[in-house]
Amino acid sequence: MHNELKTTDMQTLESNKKTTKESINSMSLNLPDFTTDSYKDAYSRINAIVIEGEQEAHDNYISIATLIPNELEELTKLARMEMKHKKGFTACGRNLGVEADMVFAKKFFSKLHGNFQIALEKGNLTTCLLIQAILIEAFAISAYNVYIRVADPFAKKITEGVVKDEYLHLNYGQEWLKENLSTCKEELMEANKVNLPLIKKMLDEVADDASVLAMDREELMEEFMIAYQDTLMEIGLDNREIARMAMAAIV
Ligand code: PL3
Ligand code: FE2
Ligand code: FE2
Repeated sequence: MHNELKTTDMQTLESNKKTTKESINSMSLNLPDFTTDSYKDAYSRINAIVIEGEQEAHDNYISIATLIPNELEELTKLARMEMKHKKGFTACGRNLGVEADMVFAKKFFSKLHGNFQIALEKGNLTTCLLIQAILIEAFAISAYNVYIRVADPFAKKITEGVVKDEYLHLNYGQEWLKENLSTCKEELMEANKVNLPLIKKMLDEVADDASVLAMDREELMEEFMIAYQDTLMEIGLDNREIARMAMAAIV
């Protein structure tokens, strides 16, 4: 008798679980059709942006290590992760039968890439860290978080793994800037004024293609602002300074 009751309970539990699973599945029926020409066309650019972004992130961490030689080991680790991300996203494109438009992607990053190279040449470490470890990583985190909600199952799994690493990268920049805030604040503010508008422009540029992938522009902006403001707070800036920095995106 006792055992029978238990079995019935278990069955109820199981069927509840199933109902929950089914409703989650039907919720995700809102996903876009990954096989259409328009999806693949938009994906050829977005996928390329991500592949190029991961490659440049790799190169940037290697470059940053030349400015902080005693951090070589840690930065090499970060760079290695970026190559893994690149491989993962390359597989996502292959899985959908899409060829990435790398020429488009190189152009997409060119202005920011140029600013990073100038900062590197001048030895402006704060600017390099702001561009790569704060702005680009926050941009990646926002994009990947939104993408995970509407990605095909293969890409979803890969992106979930990647976004965890990107938080580590953001954290790396955050901790360095926090420790050095007294000496780097002015450069940080100035570099932000120049480069945050570029990120905003890039977001605008990608918005139409992203919407074909069912990624919402407002949601992207929201996610970016959360990651960006959170980091600035952790670095030790006050509300007014954060507001002033964020304002650079709208002027
Ligand atoms: C940092 O590790 C990598 C930087 C990559 C930059 C990402 C930009 C993302 C633009 C919008 C992409 C949507 C996600 C789609 C993924 C296939
Ligand atoms: Fe990455
Ligand atoms: Fe990263």
